Amino acid sequence: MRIGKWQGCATALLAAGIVLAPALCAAQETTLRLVSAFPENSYYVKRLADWTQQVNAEGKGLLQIEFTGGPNAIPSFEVGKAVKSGAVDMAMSSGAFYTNVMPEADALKLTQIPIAEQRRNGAYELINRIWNRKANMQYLGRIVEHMPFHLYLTKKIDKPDLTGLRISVTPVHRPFFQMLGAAVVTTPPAGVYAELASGAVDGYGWPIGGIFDLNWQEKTRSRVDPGFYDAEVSLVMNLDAWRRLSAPQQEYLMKQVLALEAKNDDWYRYAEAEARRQARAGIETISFDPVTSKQYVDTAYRTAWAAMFKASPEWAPRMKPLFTKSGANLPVSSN
Ligand code: 173
Repeated sequence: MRIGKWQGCATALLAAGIVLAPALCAAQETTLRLVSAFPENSYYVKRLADWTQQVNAEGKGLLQIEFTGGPNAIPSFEVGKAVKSGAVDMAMSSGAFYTNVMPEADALKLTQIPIAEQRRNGAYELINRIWNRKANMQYLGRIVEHMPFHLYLTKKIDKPDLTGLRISVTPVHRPFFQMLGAAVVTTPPAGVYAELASGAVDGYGWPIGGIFDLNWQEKTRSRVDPGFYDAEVSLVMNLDAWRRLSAPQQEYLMKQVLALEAKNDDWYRYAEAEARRQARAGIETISFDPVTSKQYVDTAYRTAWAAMFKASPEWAPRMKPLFTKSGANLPVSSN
């Protein structure tokens, strides 16, 4: 965090014999350093760049955001630690990338209600309680949702049995694909293309959108439908940096985060467009019969929640009822 005008203001006030400089210099401008855990050329980063431009244009004299890079600056799986320690002020990341800070980070993929509703039903408050305590982070807002994950393959399968296949994953997909029999390799996005190109893996998990950003379509033959979970990308902030902001700066930042969140319905259209683009690129869809499809999705949720209950017996039981659609036919216990 860089404080801009404060020092000049304080010096002037001190010279005038006024010692209550911080209170009187409330109009200071602060610059927050922001990194992305997703590659620089991804659509997520392009959208983030448009947003920071707007934040900076409207926030002159109050708050500025300086984008300092993607995984080339800080590797995807190190971003959470950098936010926790304050090495950076803010990050755009998926919780899946910072399970090395706390296992609960990966639970946000399991939300079945939109972020707007999470803000009303207590989920957002709970997330912040956990994120504050365990990761020294303020969870600002969710900027990607309404995008299911899928299994993509370099070959075809006719049933949800991945025995003998090696699949590249982040923690998002690990328990589910293992349950289906796969051998999994945990890899950040920047490493997946090389694994596909060398034949080291037979597939990967990713949301419906985004595979073209890193040219994975070149190596992808099929996509398994239906999708499961909900892709989660959020803005998180170092808690100390958050607390150092003045009330007007916090309000301004949250106003901008909420404005970005309010555009999340765009992801429905993006997801549809990306599915069409995949079809045009020759990626075949693999579907199972209705009973098998339902079992596939149920297994995805069941295995992920079971892993979460095991990793976080303290918080998983509190997250699940707030993240899960009321009336959804999901087990309430861990298995
Ligand atoms: O493995 C993934 O698909 C993953 O970690 C992710 C999470 C959110 C958005 C995109 C990818």
